[in-house]
Amino acid sequence: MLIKICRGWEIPESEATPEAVFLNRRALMAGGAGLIGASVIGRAQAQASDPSADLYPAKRNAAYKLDREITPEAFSGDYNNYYEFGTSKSVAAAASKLKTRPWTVKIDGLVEAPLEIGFDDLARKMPLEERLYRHRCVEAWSMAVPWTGFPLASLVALAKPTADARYIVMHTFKDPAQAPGQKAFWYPWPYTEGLTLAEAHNDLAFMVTGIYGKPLGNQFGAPLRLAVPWKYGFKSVKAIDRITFTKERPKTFWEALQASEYGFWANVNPEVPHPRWSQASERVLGTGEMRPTMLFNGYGEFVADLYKDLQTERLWA
Ligand SMILES: Nc1nc2c(c(=O)[nH]1)N[C@H]1C(S)=C(S)[C@@H](COP(=O)(O)O)O[C@H]1N2
Ligand SMILES: [Mo]
Repeated sequence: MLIKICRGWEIPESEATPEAVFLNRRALMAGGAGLIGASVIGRAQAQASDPSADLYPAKRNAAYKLDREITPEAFSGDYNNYYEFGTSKSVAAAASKLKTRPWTVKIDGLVEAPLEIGFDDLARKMPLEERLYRHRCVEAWSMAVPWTGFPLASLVALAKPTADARYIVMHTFKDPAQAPGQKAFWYPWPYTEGLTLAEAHNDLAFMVTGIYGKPLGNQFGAPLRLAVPWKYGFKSVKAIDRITFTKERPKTFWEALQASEYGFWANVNPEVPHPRWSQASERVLGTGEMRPTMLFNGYGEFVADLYKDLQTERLWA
């Protein structure tokens, strides 16, 4: 096998999954003596013990293309927003202690019949695929990663909302004993996010179970998180344990904290500045490159129609 050594940020997107698989295979084959660090071996072993490990890597859906390199895991996995584990970006070690099994997802509210389903049962019922998505945080940094997951629309179909349901609300777990950040009583825990049902049915709305061709690391929101890449990153809620269908628009975590800065719609728009900074450009994780930010984070062809008749709403913050 030809082994091309390249620096992380030079890994072309076509190699994203094979690279992860390749590392695993090497770790398993050789025990890695002298070749790979203990952390890589440790990671491979942790993955092997994940009850959903055999689901990865899933086949990539080629419909979702990137205009930039994939962000290496060394960067995306070490620079996370996850307030349940602290307000810094270095939350991976703290988050790694979260117990993600057993994990039950409750589906309730305006549905034909409320449902509780174990995460592993859910993941095995759903059509898993890999998608390359950009991610744009409202703080003006961005990354591009290979998520694995399933269309949110498949979960809505399983849930069978009733005719009067208009919104889907997703809640992060709440357990201050495991998540020290939740001891900060001035935050409205649990973290909650929401979409309209029309947004939830859009092809781009994706429920994520994995990344880089393997189960999701805890810092990314294991075992189940959302990815809505045309919106600012705070909409992509992590570690979901409850999904509720409602008639009324929910008050979400960031909106409850600071409605003047973070609203319900939060679609990416370079021309609408945050009250405290410009959204015109973004810093790419890993390379530090500054790139112009795109309307709907470059996903207008998928989602612009959703907002045609909503021009009086505050769509961009
Ligand atoms: N439960 C929960 N979900 C969350 C957050 C959080 O603090 N708690 N942060 C959000 C923000 S601001 C961003 S940018 C993304 C970051 O995802 P990443 O760590 O996978 O890059 O998660 C979002 N989901
Ligand atoms: Mo964010």
